Amino acid sequence: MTSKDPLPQSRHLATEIPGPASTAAMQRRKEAVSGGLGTAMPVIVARAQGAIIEDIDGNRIIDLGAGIGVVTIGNSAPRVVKAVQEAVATFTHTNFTTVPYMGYIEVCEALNKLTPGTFKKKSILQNSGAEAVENAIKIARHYTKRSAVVVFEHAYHGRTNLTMALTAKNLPYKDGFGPFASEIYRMPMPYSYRWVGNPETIAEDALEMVIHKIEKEVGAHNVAAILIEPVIGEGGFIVPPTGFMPGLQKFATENKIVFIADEVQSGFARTGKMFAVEHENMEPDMIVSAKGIAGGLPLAAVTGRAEIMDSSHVGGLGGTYGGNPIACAAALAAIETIQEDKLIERAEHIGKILFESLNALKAKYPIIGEVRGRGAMVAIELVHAGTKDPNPEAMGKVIKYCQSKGVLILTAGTYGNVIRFLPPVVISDDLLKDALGVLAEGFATL
Ligand code: PLZ
Repeated sequence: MTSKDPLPQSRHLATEIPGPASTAAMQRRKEAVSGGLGTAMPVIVARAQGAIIEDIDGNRIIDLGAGIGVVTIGNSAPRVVKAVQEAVATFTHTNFTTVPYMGYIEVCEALNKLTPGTFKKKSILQNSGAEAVENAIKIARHYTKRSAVVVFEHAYHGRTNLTMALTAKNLPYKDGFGPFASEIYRMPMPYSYRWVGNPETIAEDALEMVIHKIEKEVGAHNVAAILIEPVIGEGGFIVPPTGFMPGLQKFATENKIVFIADEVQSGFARTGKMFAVEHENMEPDMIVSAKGIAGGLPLAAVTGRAEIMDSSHVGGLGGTYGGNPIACAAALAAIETIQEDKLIERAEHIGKILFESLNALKAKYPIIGEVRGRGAMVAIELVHAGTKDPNPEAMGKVIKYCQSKGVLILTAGTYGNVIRFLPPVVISDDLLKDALGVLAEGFATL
């Protein structure tokens, strides 16, 4: 088979997983590649399309991870493939600040339109989510002439030095990699499943606590930015309770603090909205995009109020590859795919199937403590039955079982006990149900 043949959108086991070819290749990987990188599934990809990954042993694996929420529109989505092929044959690079090109401008125009808020917006493009988060903070500090940054428990913002500091979890992200950047202040996150206070008033209580801490411990007038993931990603798909984020933004506005939504994982149709903040009708001052923006090509962006985005001096922002022309072509094709193929609605539909099926499992298995998420960004948190004690062991067994049957599912969570579902939203209902059937078998084997 060549890469031109369509890859059947069905699960198929040709060998054990991992098969002999993958096992041999993983040995080469071990010899050649830094041991600091993990491996979720020890198979080597031969090709991937839609929601199927074919490995070099000929196994066809259902992909419920989408490359960590990147190929939302499917792997090798046809419009992206075509746009990239055309772009790469036209020019590969000039550097946008050396000789500009239309793709970069058009992606910025699209972002300025797609992000919520009717105010005038401008954008900048980068290579990775972490780089974009860094730029958002840099710009907010320059604009406000303040230095403090407020972040939250369970947050993940990246692996560069500043973004490690912004990220909450020590192992594996931060341990031994310091010293970290200063002027980062971490606030409690209303994680409803584990909240010790009154569940009825969680949003107000958490808001009061956070505002009190900012005022008393940092000083609101010292705060450049409040940075939050509208659905916490790596931290376990925690959805902040309704009203918490709008309340925070109100406080930010009153105190001239830039409110930044890190939509790297939750953005670009993932949650059944273009951006997850739309679930609460919010209009952040800045939105950080990456992952789903370009169908698998490396691209990230910061979009924000024009007066903030324009506040730095000329030459203050940049980078060699940011907004690479091929990635920009891919992004325009990805946006067209989301719009033409109605993938926002599709994400909502996928979410319904996930919630229904996972809630049915929860009713059967008391080790599933909670099913949560938004749209096609759904997770289950595993505990020891009758308690809320994290159960990473059960998570590991279920994930391993699914892998052995050709279903790739990712994990998450501060306590390493969350199974998260981030499928390409182009996955067919039948293929998703096949995967969820395997998951149910995995629970039955425990
Ligand atoms: N902000 C909300 O989810 C990336 C990390 C995978 P980059 N999440 C996947 C890993 O283990 O490294 C992420 C995110 C949120 C920022 C980032 C960072 O995006 O493109 O990985 O730099």
